Amino acid sequence: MGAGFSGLYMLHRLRELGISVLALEAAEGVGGTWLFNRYPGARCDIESIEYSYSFSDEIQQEWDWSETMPAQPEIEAYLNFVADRLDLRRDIRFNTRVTAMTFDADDAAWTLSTDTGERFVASFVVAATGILSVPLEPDIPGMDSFDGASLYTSCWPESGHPLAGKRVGVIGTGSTGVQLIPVVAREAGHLTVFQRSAAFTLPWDVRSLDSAELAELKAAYPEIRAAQREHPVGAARLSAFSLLLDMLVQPPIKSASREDQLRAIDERGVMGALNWGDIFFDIEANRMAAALYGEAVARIVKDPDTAAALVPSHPFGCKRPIIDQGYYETYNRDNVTLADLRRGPIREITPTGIATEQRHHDLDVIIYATGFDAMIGALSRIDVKGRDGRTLREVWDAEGPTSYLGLQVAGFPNLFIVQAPGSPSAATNFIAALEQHVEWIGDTIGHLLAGGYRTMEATLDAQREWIEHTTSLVEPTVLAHPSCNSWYNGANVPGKKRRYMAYTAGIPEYRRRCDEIAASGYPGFVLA
Ligand code: N01
Repeated sequence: MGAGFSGLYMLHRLRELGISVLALEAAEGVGGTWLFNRYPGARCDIESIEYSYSFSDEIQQEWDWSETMPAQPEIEAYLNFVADRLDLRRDIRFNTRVTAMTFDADDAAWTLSTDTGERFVASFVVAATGILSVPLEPDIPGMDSFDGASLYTSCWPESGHPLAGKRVGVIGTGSTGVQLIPVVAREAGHLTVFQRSAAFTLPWDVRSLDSAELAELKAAYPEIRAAQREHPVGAARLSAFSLLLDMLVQPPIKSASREDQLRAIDERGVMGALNWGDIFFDIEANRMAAALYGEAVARIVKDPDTAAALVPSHPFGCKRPIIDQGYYETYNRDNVTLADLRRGPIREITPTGIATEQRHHDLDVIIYATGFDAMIGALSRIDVKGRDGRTLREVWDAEGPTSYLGLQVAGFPNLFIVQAPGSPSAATNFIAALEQHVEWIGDTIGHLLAGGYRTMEATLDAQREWIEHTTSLVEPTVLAHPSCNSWYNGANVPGKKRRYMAYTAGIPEYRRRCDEIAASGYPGFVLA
């Protein structure tokens, strides 16, 4: 299921292993999340040279990246190139959404139903349905009453939407909002940003790659990929993640003098404010860094009230680090207003705009950049019935987002999930993480078929132990602090059980564990 980054490689890998495979894709084309999130400014925060498949040297040599960090159109084009290059489309059914799937224990097979009215039977199903593929629509009174245009970043119209001269409101200041806001500000007549939580965001230059540099990079692919493979986050070059890792080896802010702290922001601005070794483990240190961050923001943003409102109140590190191009400078523009929802939340959306507790904002366009039901959203929306007729949604509602190894859920034999809760996924370069998953799943299915096994299923005990382990990894960090609310722990979705959903010991350690499990006969799984 799915023809995004994961599904395309899974299809190719299974084909290479000589296994009969068909991909079902809800959209009209390949790309998954990178197809739908076409909003202005959409861009990856990992370098293109690393945010790309490593499994084929032909593909990495033939494809030319034009920028250090790729923008959405280029990633979409890349995935189309890969689909054509590997002739994948002939085994993909587009415009076909899986709505339900049921496991039949006697036949040891899944029957999948689709919105096209078809049924498919498969011995094994791989869910490559994405970790950030289900948009979270906010539940704000009056949303349907708005007479202007309501746009969602996660399903942006392919032909775009004219914003020139319009009064635009953006709700949401996560990675998406922070990317979108500077771009929209340049086009809109007036932009009002409705901010509930301020973001920690670090400035970053994205530049073109000229042909000489690209040739050099391509020649260095063996070393680049080898370094990536050994790196905990699967990206050894500079990225949003490497900034976090670099901090861990810096001196503590708690023993830094005021002069040291000021020097840090003199030299590196907001980046310097957060560059301390203790802020990931000590909430007090984290708050000191946030205060220093506020001082650095105030040096960029001219209006003191706006600058103060842009200082986050959650711990740094508990949300994904964001990198931006000119985010804070945007608030110095005459046509940009920040509506700080901490001072007065949104009361309702009216036919003519947004009413907060403080005032009414007249708008022509409202853009929702309000995030995703991450990790479990896609499979929770499919009626996935396992061995006992229980659905995955029921399991996750009752037990929280759980799985064994981030690959399988007990009670759901022969269903493999690329990047389930408890996988490195969101805490790493997603592409490096998914390649490992796809390869392990492919090899495992090959092993089952060769050995004449009909089913493979995670045990409840192994699943419990795995989740205890993944949870224990974040316990000593600010990620476990009660003020740390993010999509990583489900806090952004009302009613979702709170649990940090990524495995944080890094991809190499994760790979070692997965390989060891495969080599020793798959303990924690029952092969029958
Ligand atoms: O989503 P988010 P995102 N009223 O959940 C606000 C990846 N990504 O799409 O924090 C008002 O981070 C919400 O406020 P709060 C990346 O992994 C990567 O931005 O809940 N506000 C928050 O500000 C990223 O982490 C890239 O208080 C409301 C925002 O909406 C992940 O996707 C680019 C609200 C949602 O932020 C998700 O990022 C883009 C309401 N009712 C995305 N409901 C790159 O590679 C929600 N909000 C660079």
